[in-house]
Amino acid sequence: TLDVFSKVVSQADARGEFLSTEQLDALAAVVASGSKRLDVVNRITSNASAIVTNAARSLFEEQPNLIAPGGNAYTNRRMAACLRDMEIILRYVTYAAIAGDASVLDDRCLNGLRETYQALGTPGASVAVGVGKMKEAAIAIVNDPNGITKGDCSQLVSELASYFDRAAAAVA
Ligand code: PEB
Repeated sequence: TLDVFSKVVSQADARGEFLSTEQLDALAAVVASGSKRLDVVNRITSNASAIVTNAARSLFEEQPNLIAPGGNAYTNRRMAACLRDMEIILRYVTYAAIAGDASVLDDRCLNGLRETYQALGTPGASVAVGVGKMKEAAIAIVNDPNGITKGDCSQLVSELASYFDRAAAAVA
């Protein structure tokens, strides 16, 4: 798994070239927004359990078949597995956000997940809906103007959104 710096280094090394000015500019932007990135990840991390439970509650309200007899999240054991899965996905999204790169999310979480869900009879499209709900909640928390110095976080927020979208697309 790579962070945004090691990704650029390995790309340049694969071509046997020095880092380009474009690459250095992109990394400079990452460095300049470093405190914002830490705040984004800190806010999501501190609110992780609320993000997971609210998203799951909302998913089950919209798709009550999931928790009815025969549903994939029916019984406490499966409900627990479902909440755990959502928490795992959110955790890897925070890792990708701090790394500035999706590879940790891809390699450690999403790789083979669609096949796992197919084997379990878990509806991936429903997982994707749950991930979308976590995305909305996480973005709202990140954009909450209370208790933080005001600034433009739109770039980081769209990067964050892309990690949730990537997770949803991997299972839908
Ligand atoms: C992926 N999820 C489940 C299992 C695995 C994963 C490997 C099988 C083993 C187990 O039950 O623990 N594990 C999970 C993950 C990683 C990992 C993401 C990444 C590193 O290691 N059921 C629903 C909802 C959805 C859901 C749509 C949103 O109806 C999830 C939550 N996942 C769900 C359920 C099970 C499961 C397992 C219910 C249990 C299914 C079963 O045992 O029948």
